Formats: sequence, structure tokens, C-alpha cells
Amino acid sequence: MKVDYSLYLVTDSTQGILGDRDLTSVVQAAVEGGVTVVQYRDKTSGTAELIRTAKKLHQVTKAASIPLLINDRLDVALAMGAEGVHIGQDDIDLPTARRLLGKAAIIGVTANSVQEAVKAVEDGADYLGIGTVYATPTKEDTKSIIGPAGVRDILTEIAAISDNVATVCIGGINASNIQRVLYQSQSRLNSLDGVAVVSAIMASSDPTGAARTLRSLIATQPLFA
Ligand code: TZP
Ligand code: MG
Repeated sequence: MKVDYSLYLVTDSTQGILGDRDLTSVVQAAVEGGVTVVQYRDKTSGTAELIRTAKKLHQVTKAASIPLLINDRLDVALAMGAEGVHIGQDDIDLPTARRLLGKAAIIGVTANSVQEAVKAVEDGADYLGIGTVYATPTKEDTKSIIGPAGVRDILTEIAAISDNVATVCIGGINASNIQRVLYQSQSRLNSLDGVAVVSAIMASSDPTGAARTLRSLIATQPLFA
């Protein structure tokens, strides 16, 4: 599966962000606006609920021919047949995940340093989620804030070891800074394949419009190679 990573939506199921809206309809609206990948990230639901919700989200993503990835939970991905998983540095290791999910699965890894990125590429990650770019209330983890310059350093280093690992960055990205992030994080050797967002879409009262705006800002980034 050739994946378009340009606008990668990570879900948030917390009541504060969803209000009285239902997760599947927010994701459906975002997909209508042009999201190209969906990651189901839910740190609170139990296993049965995760599988139930993931199946509903999968109906939406399959209808749009885009991949659904599951955050952390390989068991959930296996149970409902998602296209892949996203794993962090404290989750299952990549070689084990690959052995369990197989070659065709999409496996993404969070990287916030050159060292983590190189290791993930060497272990066969399909894509890297690079960040945290900017501080964000969505993930209060201030120690790993790396800014566009940190993203650029990672992109430059991995260009030397792989020409096919995909890259997105994440953390505090929205319509006001997305073009700047794309521009400032590129180097002569490498540039991002896309941008991952949570609140810029999930917290919007118009997820379709929010996604559409981000897509057009990505497409019209004047200096983005
Ligand atoms: N990983 C690094 S930052 C982050 C995750 C899941 C949250 C990004 O959320 P937002 O709302 O797009 O800043
Ligand atoms: Mg994780």
C-alpha cells in the first residue's frame, strides 16, 4: 500500500475535545475534508471498547481508501484488521511488532532524537512520527520538545541511511504554523512527507473545514520541495 502521509489525523477521545460529539462522526467529517491517514489513539478505553470503536473507524477509513493505524495496541490492531500500528519508545519493540503483524503492516514509531530515529529506521519502521515539535496541552511532555530545527536534524541524518522511510512531525501544529514548520524543518537532503495533528482538527467545530484548510496549506507551501 502506497501511503499518502500528507495530513495525518491522530484522534483524541477525551470528553473535553469531543464534547457531545461522537468520535466516529468527527473522524468521518475530517476524512471528508481530506485527511490521508487516521491513527486511533485512546489511552482510557478498555480492550472491548477499543476494538468496537476501531471497527467503526475502520468503516470510515476503508470507504475513503486510507489507512487506519492503532496507537500502542497491537492486540487491537490484530483483532480488527487495522492496516498498522503506531508505537512509542515505551511500547512493544519494533522487531517484535513486525513479527506479529507481518511485512505488509504499516508500523510507525515516535522519534524525538536522531538516535531514536536511526534505530527505528534500522529496525524497519515504515514511517517516523517526529516530535514533539511545539509544546501542546494534548501531550504534556515538555522534555521532548525539539522545534523545527530538531526535526530538520533528524531528517538530515536519516536521509543518509534510508530513501524510503516516510516522515511526519507532530506537536502543536495548526493552520497558523504548518507552512513555517514544513519550511523550517526541511534540509537540502530531506523534507517531511506530512504533518500529524490532533487538536487542530479534533477540537474544531468544523473538522471538515479544518482538514481542508490544512490540506490546502500543505499543498501551497511555497518553498516546500
Ligand atoms: N505526540 C507528540 S505530541 C502529540 C503526540 C500524540 C500530541 C499532539 O497534539 P496536538 O493537539 O496536535 O498538538
Ligand atoms: Mg505509545
